[in-house]
Amino acid sequence: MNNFKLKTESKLVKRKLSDMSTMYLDQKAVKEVLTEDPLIYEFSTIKVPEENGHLLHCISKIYSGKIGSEYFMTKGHFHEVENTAEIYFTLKGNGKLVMQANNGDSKVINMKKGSISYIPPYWAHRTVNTGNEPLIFFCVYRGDAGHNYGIIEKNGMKKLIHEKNNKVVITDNPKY
Ligand code: S6P
Ligand code: ZN
Repeated sequence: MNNFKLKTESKLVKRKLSDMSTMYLDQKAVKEVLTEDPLIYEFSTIKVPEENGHLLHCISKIYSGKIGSEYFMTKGHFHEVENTAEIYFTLKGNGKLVMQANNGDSKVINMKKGSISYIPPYWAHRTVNTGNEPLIFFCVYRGDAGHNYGIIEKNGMKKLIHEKNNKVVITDNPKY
């Protein structure tokens, strides 16, 4: 039944370092930077019913910066409805999409202006800004997907994205 009222009510979520302080590896650096508590990223969504058939969509903006040698990033999540796929379209900046399957496989994909990234069902995903300007992307996924931060919130993701000698490097998370 078509009972959706076409209106553009939006929601903006901001995440500061204090919202995700345990997720960075270098806890000494976290402690130092927490005195400023920088805004790491924000995302805005147009409110649609969180039901199958609707498409949730957002614009995410990750600021440029590092905590120790680790680049600013999103928390990362699985979806509650695990067989949810998602598409990202990068509008600005450079970064990495870090993905991790529930069988332990992991994959890191480049993001740059104009790139379309496909997140298959069952894969957790986190975005990392490796550039000097904000990384901005559009996302779209099924309305009833939900978010599951649980495992990622506890251990982070298997692959971490750092700067070393002015280069972007991918390292293994010692918590795995
Ligand atoms: C939603 C989609 C993005 C992220 C956003 C923030 O499924 O993947 O909108 O929510 O980039 O990331 P996170 O991990 O804090 O939800
Ligand atoms: Zn998602």
